[in-house]
Amino acid sequence: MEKILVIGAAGQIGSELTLALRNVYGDSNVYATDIKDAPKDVKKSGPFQILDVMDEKRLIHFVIRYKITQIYLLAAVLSGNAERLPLQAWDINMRSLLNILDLAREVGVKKIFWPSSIAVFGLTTPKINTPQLTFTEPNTVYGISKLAGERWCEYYYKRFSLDVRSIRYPGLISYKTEAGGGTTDYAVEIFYDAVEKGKYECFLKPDTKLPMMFMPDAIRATIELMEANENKLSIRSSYNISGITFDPKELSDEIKKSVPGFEITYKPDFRQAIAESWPQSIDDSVARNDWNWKHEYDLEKMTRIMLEETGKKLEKAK
Ligand code: AKB
Repeated sequence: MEKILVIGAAGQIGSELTLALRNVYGDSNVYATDIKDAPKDVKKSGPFQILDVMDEKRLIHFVIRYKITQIYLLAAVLSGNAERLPLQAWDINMRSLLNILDLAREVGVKKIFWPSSIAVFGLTTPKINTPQLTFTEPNTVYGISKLAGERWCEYYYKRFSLDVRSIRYPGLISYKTEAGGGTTDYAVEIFYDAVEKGKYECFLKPDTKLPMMFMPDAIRATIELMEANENKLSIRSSYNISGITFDPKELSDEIKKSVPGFEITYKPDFRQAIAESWPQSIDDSVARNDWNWKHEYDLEKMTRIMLEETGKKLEKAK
């Protein structure tokens, strides 16, 4: 019987992944935790506790007490926020991962999931169809922390046989919980503003293409990787996965098909330089070969669902 701990269950990925994991493993076997309060459905559908991943002592007690067999560590400071407070972001992103890796090794937790990001790539990386193995010279503190984290994951796997699995997520688009402090966040904000105000001011230039993915694909990828046969996995740093590629202009053109008067204006800020250091599209052939990964949602399908669901959510909030 698996007993799963989700750290960061109130966040953009965690709030959806917790519910998906509860569907697979049973509500009472998935322990959701965060330093902040979680959405109602996360709290109602199973156990939830406030827990700080930096609090090693409480963490180890928790893992022993509930006989945890798998940990999903989703707490992180994203790219934009990390540039505002570089050393704090480095400390939080690295210490949380090292706490978990070492605790898992000591206590004997069977499997760990840790998210990496396209932020591990940098200006020297080929931008189109970025390969799994390539130059990785990130120039953001978030990217540096993700790259270092990948090396630590592989190290713990090789040195201690700890079964750590990881994905380099592209920008994730979802309607349930908003992202916070990332460079790809525009692709979520735009839907709320389109539905509420009919216009959006974008912090990236119109032709800034980035790899993106609709959340249901990202959740499915995560669970599929965690359930994949250990012998099939050739990557123990982090897997490239690919979904959709578009720029702000292409996304706004797609939105205009359903919101005719929608207007977008552009006021690039410091996140433009971050976006320009990242790839435009990702080659995920290794993930496809190793564990049969394949994305499902395209720009049109994702936009239709995002508009419908953000509309319902904003209506409910009135
Ligand atoms: C961010 O923009 O920082 C994240 C990411 C791509 O990892 N969404």
